Amino acid sequence: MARKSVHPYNEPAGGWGALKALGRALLVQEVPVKGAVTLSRMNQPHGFDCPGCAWPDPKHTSSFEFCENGGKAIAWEATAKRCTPEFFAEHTVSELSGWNDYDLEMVGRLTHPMAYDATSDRYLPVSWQEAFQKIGEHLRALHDPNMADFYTSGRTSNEAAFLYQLFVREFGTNNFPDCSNMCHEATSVGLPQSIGVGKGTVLLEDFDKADCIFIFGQNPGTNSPRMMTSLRNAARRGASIISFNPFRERALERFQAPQAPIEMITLSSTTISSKLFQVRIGGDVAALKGIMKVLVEADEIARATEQPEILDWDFIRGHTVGIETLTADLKRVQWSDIERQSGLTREDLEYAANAYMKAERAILVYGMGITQHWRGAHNVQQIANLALLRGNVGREGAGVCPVRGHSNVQGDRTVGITEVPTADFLGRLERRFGFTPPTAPGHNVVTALEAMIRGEVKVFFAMGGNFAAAIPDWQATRAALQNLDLTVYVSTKLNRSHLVHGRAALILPCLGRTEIDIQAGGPQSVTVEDSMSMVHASGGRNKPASEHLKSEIAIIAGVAKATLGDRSVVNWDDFVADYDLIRDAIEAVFPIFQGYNARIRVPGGFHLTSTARERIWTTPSGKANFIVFEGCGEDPPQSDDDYIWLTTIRSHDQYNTTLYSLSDRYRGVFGQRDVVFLSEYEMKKRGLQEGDRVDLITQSTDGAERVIRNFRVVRYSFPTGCCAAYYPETNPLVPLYARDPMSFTPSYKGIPIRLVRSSVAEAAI
Ligand SMILES: Nc1nc2c(c(=O)[nH]1)N[C@H]1C(S)=C(S)[C@@H](COP(=O)(O)OP(=O)(O)OC[C@H]3O[C@@H](n4cnc5c(=O)[nH]c(N)nc54)[C@H](O)[C@@H]3O)O[C@H]1N2
Ligand SMILES: Nc1nc2c(c(=O)[nH]1)N[C@H]1C(S)=C(S)[C@@H](COP(=O)(O)OP(=O)(O)OC[C@H]3O[C@@H](n4cnc5c(=O)[nH]c(N)nc54)[C@H](O)[C@@H]3O)O[C@H]1N2
Ligand SMILES: [Mo]
Repeated sequence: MARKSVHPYNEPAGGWGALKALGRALLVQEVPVKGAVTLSRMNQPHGFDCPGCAWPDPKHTSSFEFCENGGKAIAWEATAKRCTPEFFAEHTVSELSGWNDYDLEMVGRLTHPMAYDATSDRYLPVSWQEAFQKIGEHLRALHDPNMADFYTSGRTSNEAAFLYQLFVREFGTNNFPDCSNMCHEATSVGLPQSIGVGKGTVLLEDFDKADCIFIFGQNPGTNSPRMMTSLRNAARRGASIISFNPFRERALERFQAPQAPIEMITLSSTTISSKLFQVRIGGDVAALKGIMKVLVEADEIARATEQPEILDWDFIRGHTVGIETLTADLKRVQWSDIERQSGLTREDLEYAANAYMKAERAILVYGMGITQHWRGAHNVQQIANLALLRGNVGREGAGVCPVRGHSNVQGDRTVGITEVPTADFLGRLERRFGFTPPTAPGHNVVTALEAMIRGEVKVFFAMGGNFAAAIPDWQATRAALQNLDLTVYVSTKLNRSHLVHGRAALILPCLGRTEIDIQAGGPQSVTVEDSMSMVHASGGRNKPASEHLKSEIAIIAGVAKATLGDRSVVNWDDFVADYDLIRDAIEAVFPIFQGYNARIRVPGGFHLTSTARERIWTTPSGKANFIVFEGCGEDPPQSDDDYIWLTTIRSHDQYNTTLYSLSDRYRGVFGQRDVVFLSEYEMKKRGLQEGDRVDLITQSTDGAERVIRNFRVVRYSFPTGCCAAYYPETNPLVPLYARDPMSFTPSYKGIPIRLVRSSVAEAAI
């Protein structure tokens, strides 16, 4: 493991550094040879879908596209290490609770179903049948099905997700907290009000045609590295790429393509962003309004002087409503407010606006820097406004591009993982299966946690993920999880959530995506939907990590049978035997999947049509809507001077709560994660030096104390009034109330905190 140090990384992103890092990851997981074979099957026509990110592949037909972080995700799954009953026999849960997250996952793949035994404070092996019975007993004992919550993390396939929602709805609840509630929910809620769909409107090939690409609050070099190929090609074509990010993320600046022999051999690289604007945390709406203000005012002048129009008036008149209120608001907003809130100058924003107006086709990309704010859904809508002003939706080479996170988080939603199902969907479910599904809205992540805190929930079941680490406000929320009667995790690796468990607890080990899944009907494939709504098959080839593993689908069927018994109208065994039957059922419930089984057998899969892409607006007005954001503040104003905005970020070497190492190569931090990034100015203001230790304390408004201690100050080029630290370590600081009222997305990227010199002596750390 790397020694603790901080030093700038002067290489481009990608390149030899990425190849070396992947080699190291394969070595750490003891999969040097097998790993390489496994990697070559990733994202191939007959291979498996990379469990890393949701970025699409060029038709899944190209030769192996190298991706450092996709490779690491696979190495972590294909590891030779095992977490066995013997391991659990050697360690009590209290002891394991003292381990760090990295060490927990490093134990390796789970091999047996395990049940918590309170007497010995250990997990002991159980048979699958016993495990299913226990879950069934607990669920049947609830006097209201709404006393159980069923979480999904977005690696789950379409088939598993569909069966999961089928079981849970037949059981009787819509309580589907989903990882997407912490992620792109602001997109799912905000975007439909603007353009009628909660998904992006671009395809991969649009990136080859765009003249201008804006990237707001997204870090492709780390989180969707295959996107770098599109960006690099666009930059080389001369498209302008403009990024808005408080960090000068390395891959947004310079990239060396591991696929490009010349760049590799000559150590050259491609400049990615023509400009990278270091926007303040929570400053994107101000920046967007500034850009739109320039456009609207330039258009007025153009029209008055009979120059070509800047706004696309044909599109605006034919396809949208609300332009008058939007322009009135943009004229009202003051440059002084825009500059203060965004941390950017008027000239900066004029530069961006000019690039945007010059472009015939523009793509607006965004990620967590936009969605994870107090007004996340509104932020998303301002991006839609900017696109609509120049008709950049539903045209080649143009569109809105939210980059989803987990590899199938979008597909899970498409096939019914939602706490607010539409009547149409429930009607179709009822017609296909013959039971009456519940209609009352269920819990999302935040409302599930609130219900747990109030004691209204007794059972928590998780299909993947690491809920106890991913959620905000650990002090309160973890106590609530520990107060449950039963917690169940379907998992591949040991993680924190298994240790923050209910009175009874089960860990159910499942097959990963790289592994062969053989059922009564022979080897099975699943399907996933990427960020651009392409659906394709994924079939693993590796030998399973243990003979005791079951597929997620078989686990759901086992739980369903043990819970519902004869009451169930579903033939669960048939579905497990042949996943084609699940796809037929999905097609019956969701007509957009017409011809599902045939279409996934075509390499590359198929595209789920998006109405907005066709310029059909499924909004109540029947048009796309300009939606006004009052003022410039995404995050609430603070009353005293002492606060600073904290954003919580991913390192280059983590996959959400899974840590590949304690280093963050591109940001130049090695062997440590308990750091806070701070500008020279903010350090001086507080009399701090690099290396000093500080406590981070939330400016809570509910009286609760939220603090994390002894974080090391790292000097960094960062906007005034802002600081950053890693997720998930910072989650104790995020109050549950800090969330977007529209989408309930936690404001993980905007928490007001104070920095106080630590009272614990350095020597004691
Ligand atoms: N290797 C790897 N791949 C991943 C993941 C992973 O953890 N590791 N996670 C997956 C998941 S689930 C998701 S959702 C995606 C996440 O991928 P991203 O959307 O890229 O998420 P983050 O890295 O959290 O944050 C993105 C960027 O937002 C910037 N930022 C922070 N606050 C603000 C702000 O107020 N405004 C602006 N403009 N920028 C801001 C940060 O500096 C960072 O560069 O990636 C997916 N892919
Ligand atoms: N402060 C802060 N908090 C955040 C965020 C942030 O930016 N800042 N980001 C949020 C976001 S965007 C997200 S998506 C959530 C992520 O929240 P989750 O999705 O809950 O978390 P992960 O870390 O992705 O889950 C990792 C675990 O998934 C299990 N796993 C891996 N592969 C499989 C599989 O194939 N099947 C099954 N059943 N299990 C598997 C393994 O046991 C592993 O330990 O965190 C959110 N929390
Ligand atoms: Mo995510």
